[in-house]
Amino acid sequence: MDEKAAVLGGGSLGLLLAGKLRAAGRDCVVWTRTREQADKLNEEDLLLTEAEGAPERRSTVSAVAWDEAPPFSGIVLLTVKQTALEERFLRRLAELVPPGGTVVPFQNGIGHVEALREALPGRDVVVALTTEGALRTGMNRVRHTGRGDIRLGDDGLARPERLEAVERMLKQAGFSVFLSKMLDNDMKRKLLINAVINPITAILRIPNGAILESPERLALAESLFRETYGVLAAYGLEGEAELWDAIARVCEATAGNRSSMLQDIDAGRTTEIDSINGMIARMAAAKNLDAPWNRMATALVKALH
Ligand code: KPL
Repeated sequence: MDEKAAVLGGGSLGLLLAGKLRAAGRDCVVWTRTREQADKLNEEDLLLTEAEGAPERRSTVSAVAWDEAPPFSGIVLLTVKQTALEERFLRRLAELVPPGGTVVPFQNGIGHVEALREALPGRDVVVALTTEGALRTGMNRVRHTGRGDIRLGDDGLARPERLEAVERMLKQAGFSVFLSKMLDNDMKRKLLINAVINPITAILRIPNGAILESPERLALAESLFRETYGVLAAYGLEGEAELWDAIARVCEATAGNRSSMLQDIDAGRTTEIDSINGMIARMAAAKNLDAPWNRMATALVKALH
């Protein structure tokens, strides 16, 4: 019998993961922020569209508001935003996932993994970095808007069989999964990708692919990229040319996707700007570097709220 999964967070990524896990036959519970969303999922199922024009796939899921869920000791995929990981949330997560459980954080940005490890002693933390594109189009409805991949890493701190269990589960659900041997580097790499794509798409209100569509937008992306790479290089990130190509590849692979930051702006939610470009500006200041593009991106996105 396959181990059960729980997805914490009913946003686009959470619903995408739950829909694909259920389609692969995995037992999966969704913990939502509101009881209203849990009721909708229980009553009307989860509806996933895999690609433009593809038929909608219906899966039954059991859903419960996360502050009413009983403790759970399987694999917990944590898809809430980095901004949600406050003290009260971490205390509640520790009640929900007893020692021995496995937590898989999918957040953008950096800094959250350390906070999770500290708040959850005795649990295996397997970090997931994803470039999958997903768009929630209703409380129980999601579209897979771009195929990316999922990199998993644990800095050698999780039990090997737990890392394998998470890898197996996500592969079974149809994702391209890679094991990261350099988690720290890969987290900075993902931070760089988000620091370029997310604020530009949010400020200009464009899908990811539209960044590549005009020389002016490309020039904007390149300026943000150069500055951000410079800051992260001071913290050990390498591979400038490959990283610029990687950003273009993500824009192409998720061309029709609205970035998570644009989706947050559209829905009137707090964005992750402080954990992405705000974080880069703080990292720059700590090394006596200037990061005017990142400071400006942070200020502009905050002004959109
Ligand atoms: O991570 C993403 C996000 O939107 O937060 C990308 C990879 C840019 C996909 O949109």
